Amino acid sequence: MIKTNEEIEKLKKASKLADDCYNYIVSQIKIGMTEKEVASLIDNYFLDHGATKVSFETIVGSGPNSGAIHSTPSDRVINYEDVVQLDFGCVLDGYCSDCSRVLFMGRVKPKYKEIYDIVYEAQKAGVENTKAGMKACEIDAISRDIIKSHGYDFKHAVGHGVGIEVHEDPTISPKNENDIIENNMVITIEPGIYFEGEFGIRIEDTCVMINGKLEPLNKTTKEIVIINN
Ligand SMILES: [Mn+2]
Repeated sequence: MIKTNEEIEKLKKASKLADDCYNYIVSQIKIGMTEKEVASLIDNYFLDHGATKVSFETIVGSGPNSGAIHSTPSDRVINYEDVVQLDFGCVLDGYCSDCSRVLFMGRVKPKYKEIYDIVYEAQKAGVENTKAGMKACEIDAISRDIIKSHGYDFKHAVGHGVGIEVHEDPTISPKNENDIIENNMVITIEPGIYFEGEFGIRIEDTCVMINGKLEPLNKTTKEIVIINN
């Protein structure tokens, strides 16, 4: 679970490519595109910029499809006022990236903003309050307790290790009382809130534990992004 400095450098580069891909998508995504078209833009960007493959099947979930934790890109056309959930990553030089961001098409409905703000608060607290020496279950609780305090919860772990595989130990879940997070471990923090058949929001960074603190390898904004392309 502990990475060498050389491995961390490779993970940083894979995350940087995911950030670049995200910025490209922000510039390209338009109302009228299908989820599959956006997923192809993501996958091709990675392959055209040195990645050997995507690290998992790219998720582009628009409108009600964002309400599933893991949706498969479909022929659904992206509409005005849609939430678009992106979850994407690549394999670069043998190491994986994994990042989730949400885009809002044209306008943010008040309900979406309310939920986004809760998930953002939970994700940010998860990154800022995780310290070396904590148990995985304690880290899970930081984000989850904030979401619970607003009356919601979610059915997946807050995070997982990332390295040669996109999902590695430790799992950052309520059940994992054994694994302690130490310096040079790389984990994701990815809380979400989902309303099945309506919409969902998840925000995820891959982060490295350095000098006792979690530092996100993904640097793109987690503020609300409204697309007006
Ligand atoms: Mn993940």
